[in-house]
Amino acid sequence: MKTTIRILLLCLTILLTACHDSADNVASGLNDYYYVERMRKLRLEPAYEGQAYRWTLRLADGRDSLLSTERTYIFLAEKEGTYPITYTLGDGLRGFQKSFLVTVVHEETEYSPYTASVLEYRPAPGQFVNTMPSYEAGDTEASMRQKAEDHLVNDAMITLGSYGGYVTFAFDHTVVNVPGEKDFSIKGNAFYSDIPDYHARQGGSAEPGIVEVAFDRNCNGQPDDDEWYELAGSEYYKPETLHGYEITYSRPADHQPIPNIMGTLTDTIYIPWRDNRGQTGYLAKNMYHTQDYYPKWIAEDELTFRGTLLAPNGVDESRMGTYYVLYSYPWGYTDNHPNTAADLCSFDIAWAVDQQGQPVSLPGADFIRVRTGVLQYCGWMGETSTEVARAQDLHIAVAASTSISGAPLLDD
Ligand SMILES: [Ca+2]
Ligand SMILES: [Ca+2]
Ligand SMILES: [Ca+2]
Repeated sequence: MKTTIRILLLCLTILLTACHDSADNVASGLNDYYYVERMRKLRLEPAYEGQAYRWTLRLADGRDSLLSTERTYIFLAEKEGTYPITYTLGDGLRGFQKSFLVTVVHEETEYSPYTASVLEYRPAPGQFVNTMPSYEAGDTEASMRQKAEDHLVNDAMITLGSYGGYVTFAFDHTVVNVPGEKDFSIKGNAFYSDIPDYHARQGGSAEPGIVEVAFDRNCNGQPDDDEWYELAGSEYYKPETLHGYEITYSRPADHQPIPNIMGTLTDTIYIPWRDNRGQTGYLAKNMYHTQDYYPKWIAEDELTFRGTLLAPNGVDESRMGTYYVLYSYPWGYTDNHPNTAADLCSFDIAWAVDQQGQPVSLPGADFIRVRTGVLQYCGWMGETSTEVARAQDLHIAVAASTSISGAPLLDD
């Protein structure tokens, strides 16, 4: 029945569009009617260049709401319905105005509320690299991307390695930035430990990852020319947070390993790194993870990562290197609070800021990137690395069959 109505609507739309096709439409490059699925972008590109552009939406109470003053407007709606839009071109003469309707319908093929694809997987070196997901001889960047995708789609963890390592993923639709609401959540494997109340903050294993988003403005399905925006979490504007940080890790050359005295670290000079603040150091190898830590499928002998660096969150509460607590930052990071604290694992696209830290208003996010946000080594626990499993669009109703919460994570 629903499909029949939909087909009828479509026919009607085509018919009406055909009937109303006039010289004006051809000249403006805009139709009288558009028909688009919810959470899909509709790129409206008028033919003429002018001096000023104005796109407005007629609200139910009769007022007009300004949508954009750019020449090209990308329409995107979360909810089904009919949207009356007016386009006004100012050319310094008499100008041009055109009103049209956009009908937003339910998708023909039901969307998944979860991560659908991985576009890039590029971890920094780390103790779980080459095992989560596992590298096998012959694997390439393409096959490792596929493995990372298989993991996320099946809600299994992947590691991002030390500071800077990242994964870029997408849904099968655009995540709409709904005003006043968080838009998506991302699972990690953080947990709280029992720590005395006087600490007044939660901690245990928190390995905060920074979230970045991009809107596919050229609508080609690829994060190519689209700008990336960081979601500014609780630490973003703090003085101890470094912006424009850059680090380069080197593939370990043949060398004589230097273990620590306790024997927990088998090589303290394992992977050298240097940063753009004049500092250098090493990622150590520990006795618990004996595989290669540098991603084996990467051909280059150096890996460089850029972004925001959060202050270390780990504290050696034993003062002897035996008990580290990794404290959770208040909000806005992945793998920073347990998944059961759902709201603290959720993100609002409205937190997006540009390179200068200025808030930007994005209609939605097509691509999401998570990167390890701290550069930290905690003795026998090794370096801090963000882990992620699948993400969820909070604006899509979860079908009853897939809503079983607390399903076990295919963790390491
Ligand atoms: Ca939002
Ligand atoms: Ca693009
Ligand atoms: Ca973790």
